[in-house]
This record gives sequence, structure tokens and C-alpha cells, in this order.
Amino acid sequence: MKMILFPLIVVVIIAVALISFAVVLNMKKKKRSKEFIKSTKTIATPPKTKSPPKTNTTPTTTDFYLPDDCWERVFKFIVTNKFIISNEYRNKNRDNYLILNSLSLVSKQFLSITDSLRFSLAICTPTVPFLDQLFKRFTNLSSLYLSSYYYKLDVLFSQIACFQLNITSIILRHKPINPANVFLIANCFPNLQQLNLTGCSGMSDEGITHVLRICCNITHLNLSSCRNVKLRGMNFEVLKLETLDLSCSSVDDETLYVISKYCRGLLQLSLQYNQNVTEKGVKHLVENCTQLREIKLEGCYKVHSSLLCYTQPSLLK
Ligand SMILES: *[C@@H]1O[C@H](CO)[C@@H](O)[C@H](O)[C@H]1NC(C)=O
Ligand SMILES: *[C@@H]1O[C@H](CO)[C@@H](O)[C@H](O)[C@H]1NC(C)=O
Ligand SMILES: *[C@@H]1O[C@H](CO)[C@@H](O)[C@H](O)[C@H]1NC(C)=O
Ligand SMILES: *[C@@H]1O[C@H](CO)[C@@H](O)[C@H](O)[C@H]1NC(C)=O
Ligand SMILES: *[C@@H]1O[C@H](CO)[C@@H](O)[C@H](O)[C@H]1NC(C)=O
Ligand SMILES: *[C@@H]1O[C@H](CO)[C@@H](O)[C@H](O)[C@H]1NC(C)=O
Ligand SMILES: CC(=O)N[C@H]1CO[C@H](CO)[C@@H](O)[C@@H]1O
Repeated sequence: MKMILFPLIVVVIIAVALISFAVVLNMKKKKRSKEFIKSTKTIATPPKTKSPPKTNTTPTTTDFYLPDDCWERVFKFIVTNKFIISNEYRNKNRDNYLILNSLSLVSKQFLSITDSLRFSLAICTPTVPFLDQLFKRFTNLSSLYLSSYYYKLDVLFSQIACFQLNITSIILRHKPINPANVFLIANCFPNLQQLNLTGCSGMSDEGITHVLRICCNITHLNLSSCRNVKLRGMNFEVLKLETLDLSCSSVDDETLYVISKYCRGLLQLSLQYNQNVTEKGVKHLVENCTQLREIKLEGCYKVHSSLLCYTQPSLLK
């Protein structure tokens, strides 16, 4: 209930603010010369409208007209200003969309502006029949959340790839993904910058190597709980990769040598609960990846805590 009330209140407040703004504007306008009104009206109002008769003091509908880019700024302000605080991705987005949805009901103009402000979409199985329509409406979509989709991933990826979308972020947690799916991700979404494959069983080294090779702009890669990932066989530089999560996978020192060699730009690395990671590997990594600001090592029992004094003071255990 609160979730629905809040956006409504926001809409009402904005409406009141805009009406008073329009009334003030209307009064000011009357003082100005007729020629000036004409010139501004041709820019700011639809062609049909005429300037209101001078004697009329009640504002008409055309007085509320603002160009799309002004509304876009107002909506962006509402959605991005952090008076909605929620850490959980889905809740945050749901709140934003409740607001955008309420605004979109106001008029066709608002609908098309709110559509252009949809940057992410959660796709679940019942959404699929409507994907064509959704992708045509949300032309600026860049982020897909697919964790609640339980049908064939290859069909979905191929369908999405048909649209001219610039998808830069995919969250696909806890999916029984097969190697062919991983190859398809890389081929369908070469512009990826963020990929979250937490707990995707079946993720293989070949697949993830292919993704890193094709999606050369990837900055965030999350492979936590991908049990088969060791990153062996990587033999090319991945310089843009900044955040890598390999917690609860099966990495060992060999993996750390590979990372030291090819991922020199890493800023943040999570290695939690990898039993086979040792001090030797971590030292090698820290010496080579000089950009590294944070390395998470909880549950790496073979890494002694004294290592932290030995390495850079900024590193956390
Ligand atoms: C959305 O995409 C259009 C082009 O399709 C572009 O002109 C516009 O600036 C984009 N809007 C935002 C908020 O990124
Ligand atoms: C896709 O979006 C990203 C991030 O907004 C941008 O850096 C990149 O240039 C875009 N690529 C294309 C092909 O539009
Ligand atoms: C990577 O980013 C650069 C510059 O931002 C862009 O020119 C290039 O097309 C991108 N490559 C891919 C595969 O997205
Ligand atoms: C997925 O992983 C990315 C990259 O590590 C991270 O930024 C994002 O918060 C994660 N998202 C979720 C929903 O776990
Ligand atoms: C990776 O994803 C998991 C679960 O989605 C999240 O808890 C974790 O914070 C992410 N790691 C990074 C480095 O963002
Ligand atoms: C750690 O290494 C041992 C010996 O090489 C291996 O048997 C074990 O499966 C590895 N553990 C993990 C979690 O990869
Ligand atoms: C390329 C490079 O600088 N490699 C260095 C990584 O760190 C080890 C020491 O742990 C050096 O021996 C390598 O030369």
C-alpha cells in the first residue's frame, strides 16, 4: 500500500508545483508583448494552440505544456534522487518503476518520456510474449535482470539480439546454464560491461574465456559460486576488468597467476572461501596487479592473516 501511495503523492506534489508555476508564468506572460508570446509559443507549444485571450485569467491546458526534455529532467530527478533508499536491486527498481508507471498514466506525452527512461528490465517467464512490444517501447534499455526467467535461455538471447538494443548489463543468477548459452551471451551482447553469473552451475572455463575475449569492455564480472571456474586457458589481456568476484568457486594459485598476468587493471577481487588459495598465490597477485585496492580473503584458510601486514596496507581481509 505504501509503495503505491508514495508515487501518487509525488505525482500530486509535482502537479501542484507545476500548476502554480504555470499560473505564475501565465501572469508574467500577459505583461509581455504579443510578439514575444508568439515566438516562444512556436517553440514550446504544439502548433494548434493560440495565445489565450488577454482578459482570461484562468490557466488553460496549453499553459501546462512543457517540452519533453524538461519533463525528462523532472522525472529523472524524481527517480534518481536518493530519497528512495533500497539496497536490493529489485526493490530499488520496483520503486522507480512504480513512480514511472504512475507518471506514465497522465498522458501519451508522459508515457513516451517514461518509456525512454526505462534503462533496465526484469524478464520473467510470463513477460516473454510481450517482449517485442516492450523492446519497441523501451528503446534505451541497457540492463537485463533474468534471474526469474525459467525457460530456454538460448531462445531468449536470440530474441533479444534481434532488437537494436545496447545491452551493457546482465544479471543471471542461479541458472543451470550450459556452455552454448555462455557462448551465445558473448555473441549476442558484445557491449557487455557488467555480467553477474552468481551460482550459475555449468559455467565452464571455455565459456567464460569466450565472454572475456568477445566482450572486451567488461568491467564487472561476478562468478561467485560458479563451481567449475578456474580461469585456466586465458591467454589474452583483459585490461578493462575492474571487479572480479570468484568467491566460493574452485580457484587456486594457478588461477591467481593467470589473473596476475592478464588482468592487470583489477581494482577489486573477491576470493572468499577458496580453500586452495595460498599465501604464495596472493603475494604474486598483489605484486603484479598494482591497481588492486581490495582483496577479500575471508574463509581462505591457507592464507595467513600476517600476509596483510606484508602487503599493501589498504588491502582488506
Ligand atoms: C534515449 O535514446 C534516444 C535515442 O533513441 C536518445 O535521443 C535519448 O537521449 C536517450 N535518453 C536517455 C535519457 O538516455
Ligand atoms: C552502449 O552503451 C555504453 C554505455 O552507455 C556506451 O559506452 C557504448 O558506447 C554504447 N555502444 C553503442 C554501440 O551504442
Ligand atoms: C568498447 O568500447 C570502445 C570505446 O568505449 C568502443 O569503441 C568499442 O566499440 C567497444 N567494444 C565493444 C565490443 O563493445
Ligand atoms: C551482480 O554482480 C555485479 C558485478 O559484480 C554487482 O555489481 C551487482 O551488484 C550484482 N547484482 C546482484 C543483483 O547481485
Ligand atoms: C556478486 O553477486 C553476489 C550475488 O548476486 C553479490 O552478493 C556480490 O556482492 C557480488 N559481488 C560483487 C563484487 O559485486
Ligand atoms: C583443492 O585441491 C585439492 C588437491 O589438488 C583437490 O583435490 C580439491 O578438489 C581442491 N578443492 C577445491 C575446492 O577445488
Ligand atoms: C610481469 C611481472 O611483473 N611479473 C612479476 C609478478 O610478480 C612476481 C613476484 O611475485 C615477479 O617475479 C614477476 O616478475
